[in-house]
Amino acid sequence: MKILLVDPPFQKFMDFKKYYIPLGLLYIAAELEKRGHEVWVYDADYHPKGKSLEFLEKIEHYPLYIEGLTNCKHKIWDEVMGVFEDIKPDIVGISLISTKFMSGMKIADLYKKMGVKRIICGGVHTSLRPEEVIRNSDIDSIVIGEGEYAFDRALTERKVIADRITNLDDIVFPERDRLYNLADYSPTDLGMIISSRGCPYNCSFCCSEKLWGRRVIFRSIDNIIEEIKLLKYKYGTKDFYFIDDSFTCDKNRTIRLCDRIKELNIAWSCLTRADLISESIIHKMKDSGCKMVKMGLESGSQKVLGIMNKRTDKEDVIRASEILRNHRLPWTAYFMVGTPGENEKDVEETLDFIREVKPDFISFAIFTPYPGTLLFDKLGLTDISYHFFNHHSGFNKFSDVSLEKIKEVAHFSDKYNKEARCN
Ligand code: B12
Ligand code: SF4
Repeated sequence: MKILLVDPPFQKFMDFKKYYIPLGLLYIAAELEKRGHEVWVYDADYHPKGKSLEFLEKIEHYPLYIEGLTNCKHKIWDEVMGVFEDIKPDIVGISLISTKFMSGMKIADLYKKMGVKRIICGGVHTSLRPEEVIRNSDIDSIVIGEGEYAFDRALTERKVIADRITNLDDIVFPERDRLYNLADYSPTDLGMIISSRGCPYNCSFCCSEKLWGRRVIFRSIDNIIEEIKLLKYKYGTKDFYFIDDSFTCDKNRTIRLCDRIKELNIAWSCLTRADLISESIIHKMKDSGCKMVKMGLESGSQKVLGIMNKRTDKEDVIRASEILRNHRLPWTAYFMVGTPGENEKDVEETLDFIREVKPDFISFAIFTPYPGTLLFDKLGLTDISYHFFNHHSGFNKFSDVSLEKIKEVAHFSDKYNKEARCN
């Protein structure tokens, strides 16, 4: 059967460059291909010529997304329909995260009108809000959980609940060759890898616990090294990015992995937490080619960190920043603004904290209580207006922090990063 798997557009409406490949869909594509299907993965959000938007621009460009959603003549929908015409799939699979829910439903509407036989939805949002997805008459079936083995079942069943995959080495490597417009991707774009699934923590703004039950399943080190070697050989990738929720959560494994990565002579970056950073681990990471560490610091106010159930304190961050600086390992810090319970004094504390710990780059998002999170449940949200419900959206308001203050933060952040680039 001919299957088209789609990652719906979101940032592209705002002319925002996206660097990430839809890894989940590429995993599914590899399994489906093994079973004899002809598969294409279309990342409708990929925009290599887009701009790297600054925080203020993100807020200001947000209405472009809302406009795009309601404008059937938008060039992005033309492109979406053009890909359908080109491939003429029998089955379409749509990946949904909450930010892309509206956009995904629009694709389902367009493709159903173009005559596709079956539309299957999966992804994080489908797993967390299955009823909200399946009640749409364009959707024929849904998969809750990981799609590699479950997609096939969704060809005949309406609602599939996937068993958790316990041996990740058993699944085929994500098939990047199945990307529609593969030629547009750089070797670095293709170097995104996930070496584990799940996270042992339960921050109140994150849905990881609901998705994975705080159980982390790791791939074997041999299996990860094999994928890196394959990407190096096949696409010439020299720069890799581990997108694990918390890459260094098992210290011994990280050290063993670094020892093996070192032999490959590559550069790499990862996501981690401040409390998982130590002298020994950073020494190993740097020595094996790590060139950037990204951390969700979220806030510089201990009170807000408590609300977030972050389980790190400012002292952890100060200590981690010193270790990173001593090892000359650049780092990026992610923050949020507008968390319930946060006020403008807390925001000022965050900005002071940034000046104190001096990350190399910073990134801010506007707090959004995504489904599946403790804060979503606490706020008791029922009827969500997904058009406005978004980490770019200045329409979000869940705290005493005003939009003016958020824009002030945006100015600070953009100026900070500009100065960082000049230094
Ligand atoms: C890499 C990543 C990103 C990348 C890009 C991801 C991409 N491909 O576009 C970047 C940095 C851009 C990003 C940004 C954001 N992200 Co993000 N991201 C991730 C991360 C860490 C990994 C995604 C991944 O590849 N996972 C690995 C694969 C194997 O899993 P998967 O994608 O879920 O796919 C599996 C299943 O879901 C299912 N499946 C998926 N699609 C389909 C489709 C069909 C038809 C079927 C049957 C099955 C199926 O099968 C797949 C294989 O098992 C996840 C966390 C995580 N560990 O998953 C968060 C996550 C997806 N992100 C999240 C969020 C909130 C965001 C942001 C809003 C964060 C922010 N505040 O800025 C933005 C929004 C970006 C946007 N464009 O809308 C949330 C989503 C929450 C939600 N309710 O939707 C997650 C789950 C993190 C979390 N725990 O809270 N993200
Ligand atoms: S925010 Fe990061 S550390 Fe916290 S639960 Fe989510 S993935 Fe884990």
